[in-house]
Amino acid sequence: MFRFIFCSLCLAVSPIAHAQQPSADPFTIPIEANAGIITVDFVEFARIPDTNGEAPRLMHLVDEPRSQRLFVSAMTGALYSVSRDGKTVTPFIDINAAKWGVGVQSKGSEQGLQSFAFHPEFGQRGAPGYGKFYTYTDTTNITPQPDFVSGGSERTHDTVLLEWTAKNAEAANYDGGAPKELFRVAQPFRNHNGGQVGFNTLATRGSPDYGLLYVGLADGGSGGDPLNTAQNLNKAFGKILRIDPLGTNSASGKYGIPAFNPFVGKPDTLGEIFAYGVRNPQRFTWDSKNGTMYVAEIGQNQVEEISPVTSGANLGWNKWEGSYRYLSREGVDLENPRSEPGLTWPVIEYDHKDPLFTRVAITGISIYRQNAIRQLQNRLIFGDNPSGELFHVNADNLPQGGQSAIRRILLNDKGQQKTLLQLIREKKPHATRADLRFGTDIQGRLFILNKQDGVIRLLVAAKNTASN
Ligand SMILES: [Ca+2]
Ligand SMILES: [Ca+2]
Ligand SMILES: [Ca+2]
Repeated sequence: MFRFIFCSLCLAVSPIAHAQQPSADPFTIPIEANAGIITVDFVEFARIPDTNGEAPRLMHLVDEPRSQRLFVSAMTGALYSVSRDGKTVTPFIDINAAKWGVGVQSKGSEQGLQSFAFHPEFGQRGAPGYGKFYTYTDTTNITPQPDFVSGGSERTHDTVLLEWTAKNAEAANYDGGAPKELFRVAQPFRNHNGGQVGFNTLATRGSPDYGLLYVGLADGGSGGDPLNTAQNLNKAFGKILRIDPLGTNSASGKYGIPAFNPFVGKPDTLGEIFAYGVRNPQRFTWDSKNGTMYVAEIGQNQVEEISPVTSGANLGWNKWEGSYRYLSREGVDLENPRSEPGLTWPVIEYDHKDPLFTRVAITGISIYRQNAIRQLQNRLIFGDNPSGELFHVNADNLPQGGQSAIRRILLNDKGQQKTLLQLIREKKPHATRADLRFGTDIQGRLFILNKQDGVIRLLVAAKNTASN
């Protein structure tokens, strides 16, 4: 009896023996592959032409409401406009053209033109933001002094945020001059560079968020955040930044920092920081129903996540990977999940050990509040970038982490349910990955991009049901 009690105490006071075992499979029940599938019709909306015999690696799609055009980018630096009916595709600018002196670095799989955004006043003649748009790109030019450094010893390339100003915002091709550099980031590793840049699409003129640019900046790269940037409030890496691109009160004077940003005026912090503790914040969006911002954050080797983002939030990385304490690339600690007070935890997670995947990285996000496609109404829609799997959960009853609520979306191809990768393989038989991205327009239409076949697919209502 005494021995039994003694040994129980031993276990209780020596947690190292079992509590720190790294787990590579935190969610042992796979994502439901069959039940709850939503099948959606689609059309091949537009096709971006090949360059030098290669399909464009399509990365981002946004709507410019005043000129009533969509814009889509390729990783090499080309930006195209697409008419809203999809019938006309026009090269708008190639930011890698020699005359701009940008020098887009698009050689590595994670390098290139990461994102772009139009100022909400782009089409409003006479307004301060008239004609202005922003590109966020990796560059081979590492001569200029960087605004942000990681503390690492290498400088593999730089990532720059550039402001372009068109003379005529409705012109078919960009007609302005060379870009103004807003900031420059010296990258310590080739991977983890992006991020999205975007204006809060719900902010109207006169509201505090109007005209402020959100910028995702990954943790610098390698694996495990070796420079511990994401939790360091004195580093721009591993953050979502928020700046006023038309302002001047930053250290360089080239952009502004909103006075109500959460770390403004606090010692040893960067005023640009809106939220921190992210690893590779690929995409963010706002829910038009309640204004909540969400980020799709790519995990290390175990957990992908979608998390809400609020001003000043700590999303956990590199102490936490999803709901679990990050131990190493080999795994997470399953003991005491979500146990650090004050952190923001994921609403949706899935792990890398799942039969649906081989390589894994989350992307998204669309919160579908339109009526056009009934079965997608009020669903939070996201996907897995390499596999091209599309998923949905109930946007009005979000889970508190984990993958049990995740259900699939499949595409209706003349009566057959198909994945995006299956559709791509009909054009590119040897494609092993989709490299999925989403785009939305001002009407909330949902577009599907990939880096393999140049086709922009538009999700549509089934022809024999509700009209669109
Ligand atoms: Ca699993
Ligand atoms: Ca990097
Ligand atoms: Ca997190």
